[in-house]
Amino acid sequence: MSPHSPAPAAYHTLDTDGIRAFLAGVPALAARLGGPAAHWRIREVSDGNLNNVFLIDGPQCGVCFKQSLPHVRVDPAWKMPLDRTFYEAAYLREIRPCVGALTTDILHFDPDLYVLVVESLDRHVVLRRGLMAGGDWPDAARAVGEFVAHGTFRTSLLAAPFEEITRRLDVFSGNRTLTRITVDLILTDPYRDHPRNHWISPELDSIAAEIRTDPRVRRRVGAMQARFLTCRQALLHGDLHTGSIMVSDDDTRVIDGEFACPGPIGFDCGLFIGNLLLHLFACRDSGGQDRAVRNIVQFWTSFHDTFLELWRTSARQDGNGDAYATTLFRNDPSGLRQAQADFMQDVTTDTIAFAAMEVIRRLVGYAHVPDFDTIPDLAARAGRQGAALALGRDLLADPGLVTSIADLASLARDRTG
Ligand code: SR1
Ligand code: MG
Repeated sequence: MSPHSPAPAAYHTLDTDGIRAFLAGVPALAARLGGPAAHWRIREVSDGNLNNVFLIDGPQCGVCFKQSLPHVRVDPAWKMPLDRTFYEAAYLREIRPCVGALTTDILHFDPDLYVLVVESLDRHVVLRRGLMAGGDWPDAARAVGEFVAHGTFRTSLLAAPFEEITRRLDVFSGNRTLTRITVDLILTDPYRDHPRNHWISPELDSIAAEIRTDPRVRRRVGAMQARFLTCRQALLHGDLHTGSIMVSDDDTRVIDGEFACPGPIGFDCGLFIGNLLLHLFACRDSGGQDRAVRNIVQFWTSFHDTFLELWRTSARQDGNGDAYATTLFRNDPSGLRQAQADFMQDVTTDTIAFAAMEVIRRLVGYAHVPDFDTIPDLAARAGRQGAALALGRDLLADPGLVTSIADLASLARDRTG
């Protein structure tokens, strides 16, 4: 299975009339929506940087329509191959059996138009926007932790023989277009002069320069670049920020898996925690800060405990993963416990570093987050962002500064002042 390359001649970007005709031409989708196509309500809800997204409501049901564009949606001059919806569809097919209803159901993929249709989540809100509005979803962070634990454990060599695992990871190694974006925007640009970088200037000029020139940061960033590109621990979501999560009162879904790639498990954990840290620094009320800290700890506890429970269950049932093979530890339960603790500590170390890099890139790189827009005063906003950047710098410069997620959350809380 691989995407077309280059773009198929049949590709064109669909407008609302085109979307209506497209959906009417797929019997299963037309039946799901119900009624005559002319009665369907079509709304554009594009919110991310890359794709067109529409919600379509029929008399019976709704669907969500997503189409790759031949460029970055928010920057038409930045040309880009179309294959990202192919990888998002492939990710959903792989991950849905592992995580169930913690993500969306895939309804249709069109390989010529790079159209992906998934179930509509129209009673949900984007977690980032909800948090910015002061909302609280007490179960969301736990659910995201379960999503990461199930998705990464089951696609790792702990769960199945290497033939099965590497066959899957090899498909996603082909997601070079979006992996290049990650390598550039998260792992490289903030640590060099680049025209894509921007920040509140002149207020943040000095901390941005410190991040670019500190030799300890440079060494750590180099090591994390290598870690991201060489540690094929599991199939990652690859862009697990708070804008990739939809929540309702009783439901949490992880969406937008177009950046899926093989990589270190701490990358997904780090991106999610990095975005919760950004939200924490953007919160000025202590209630919001408490909730942000609680979300960080709940996410990590849920991820950590679920991942270990999956591993223990697999070992008890003579699981057939080729790494930390059951046969190796059959008569050495304490050795297995120590190996598991070492493994989780490595994931923790990766998580802290990638969280720091996510905080930094969202404040001085290309793609900023809107969380700080809730602070109208520019000097106050710059002050909060400067504190977050200083934390990111310190975490990278000194790997011993914190070694647990609980300590990371409480250090961040202390530094919000
Ligand atoms: C050009 S894409 C910029 C960012 O948006 C996506 O959501 C990813 O986070 C990417 O880094
Ligand atoms: Mg996205």
